[in-house]
Amino acid sequence: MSDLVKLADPRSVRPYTTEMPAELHYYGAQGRAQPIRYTMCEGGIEWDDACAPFPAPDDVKAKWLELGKNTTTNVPMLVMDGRAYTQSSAVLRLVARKGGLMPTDIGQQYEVDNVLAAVEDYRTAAYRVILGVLGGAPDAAKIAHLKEVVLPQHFANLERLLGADDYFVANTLSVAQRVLLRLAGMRGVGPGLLCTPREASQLLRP
Ligand SMILES: N[C@@H](CCC(=O)N[C@@H](CS)C(=O)NCC(=O)O)C(=O)O
Repeated sequence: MSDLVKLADPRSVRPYTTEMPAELHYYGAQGRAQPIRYTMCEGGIEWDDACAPFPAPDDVKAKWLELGKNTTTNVPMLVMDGRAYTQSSAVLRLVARKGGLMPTDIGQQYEVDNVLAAVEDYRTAAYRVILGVLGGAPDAAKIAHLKEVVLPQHFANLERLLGADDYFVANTLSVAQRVLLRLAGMRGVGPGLLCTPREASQLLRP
């Protein structure tokens, strides 16, 4: 059977509808995309990963620019319901709202934002070290400092925010919890996740 005939078979062609799964453009990596993946998984939003090699080839970059329009960075980028969404922290909040993981009370929204910002602070500090590990040039002194000094400082904040509760905000599952999950999988500082985001979302449910 020729490719043409196969493509003409309606069972093999998915027509474009707004119910098509979303598409997440990124590398074959966790990075800034992973909290978005965890949140979509928890919120019941279906998506396909469109993973590019790193560094992205020119044609892929051109496609990202065409879709996302940013002259700076476009990925992680979520294409959903015919629209392209960029800037990972905005995308994260978008899927959290869509998936029912963002509280409606503005005080609780602040608490979510506060946790997300605290996690981002740690991520920024950790990435300075992790990028060296990923680039094949681990710095033992920096790794030790990260584990022994930086990590406990930042995690003390997160523990304070959690208090005696199981969940950060209103003792209910929210996007804040999914973002923390990302920390559990950070290479070089945590145990690393030995499963897919979908499985992790189930396994690491607090
Ligand atoms: N502020 C942006 C930063 C995005 C960013 O730096 N993306 C990195 C990967 S984590 C990249 O390689 N982007 C390449 C591109 O978008 O062309 C965000 O949070 O989405």
